[in-house]
Amino acid sequence: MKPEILILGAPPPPLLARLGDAVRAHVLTEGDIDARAAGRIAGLVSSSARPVDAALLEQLPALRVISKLGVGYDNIDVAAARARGIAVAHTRDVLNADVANFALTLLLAASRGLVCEDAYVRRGDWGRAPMPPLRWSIEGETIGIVGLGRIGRTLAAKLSAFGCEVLYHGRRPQPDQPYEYCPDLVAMARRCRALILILPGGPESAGLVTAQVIDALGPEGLLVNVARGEVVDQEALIAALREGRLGQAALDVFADEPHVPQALRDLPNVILTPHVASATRETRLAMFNLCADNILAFFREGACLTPVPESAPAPQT
Ligand code: NAP
Ligand code: 8YV
Repeated sequence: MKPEILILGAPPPPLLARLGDAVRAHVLTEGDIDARAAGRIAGLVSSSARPVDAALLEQLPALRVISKLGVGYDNIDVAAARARGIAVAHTRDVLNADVANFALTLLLAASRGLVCEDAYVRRGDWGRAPMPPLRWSIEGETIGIVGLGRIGRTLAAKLSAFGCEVLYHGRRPQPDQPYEYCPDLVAMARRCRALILILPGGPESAGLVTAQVIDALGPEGLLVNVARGEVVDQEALIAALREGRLGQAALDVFADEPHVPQALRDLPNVILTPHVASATRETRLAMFNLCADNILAFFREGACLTPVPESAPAPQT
């Protein structure tokens, strides 16, 4: 008998192709789980932001493995899964380069006013209106990374190649890293031209970027968020951008996706993108493959390839 799995969200065709006929896949894009199949579901693919919480897990009594399409697993109640012996895996590492590149893209686009300058040419202003103002160079600037993990370290190396001084904030110093650790986020923000957020979401990091951090970054400062929307106090951010207490923001993630507050959309000093930091064909294919391979490895060998650190241990065979 093939294991039956449930895919939450519209399944990308390459993910289905990789799973092949090794499993019987059910798809749930919205609404409730089909009660007739629920008792047979042994694997779950979390390919959307839909919460995989204790209530959902309760509906799947035969569940043994959850595979997240993505590295961040803040939508999954891993403690509840672990308590049931359910393994949880994610697609770490394969997206490091492209997510770091996208953070760098946002930094460069904001510092050079790329979006405004594109609009200037499209409006036909070139030759008729004053040229756009001069922008700022990232060369030699101090950039703070919040979350010097797999992606953060990839980004730090790229920033160094651009001639930036890198500082970082996290819950603990990383003595093997050549960058300066800053235990106080407000103090770090005060020293930085730009702050780049690339840490996990969830209750521990929610609201980490407070009004005080934003004010410390200041009127010449830039906030880049490729982490999770809830890490930032969004209301404080909007107020600071509107009042000129913060210079600019470049945001790929938002508190209530896909809803982006009109107040943010109205601001000229922000760049907004729809959670696409990992969205290249190459990286997404690698993510689809790893997401499927975690399911396949679990059912073939009893363990996922890339479990999350807090996952239930692989069952003894
Ligand atoms: P990772 O290797 O686990 O690194 C996370 C880093 O964040 C670690 O250095 C950790 O350091 C730090 N951190 C964790 N909790 C923290 C807290 N409460 N306060 C301060 N620092 C904290 O993860 P990764 O693979 O680099 O991915 C990072 C995150 O990026 C993901 O979880 C996801 O949310 C986000 N992401 C977004 C996109 C996108 O499309 N926009 C794509 C990929 C990833 P310490 O343990 O020392 O604190
Ligand atoms: C994905 C992400 O776009 O990996 C993550 O944590 O946020 C992105 O790479 C997201 O997981 C959607 O599947």
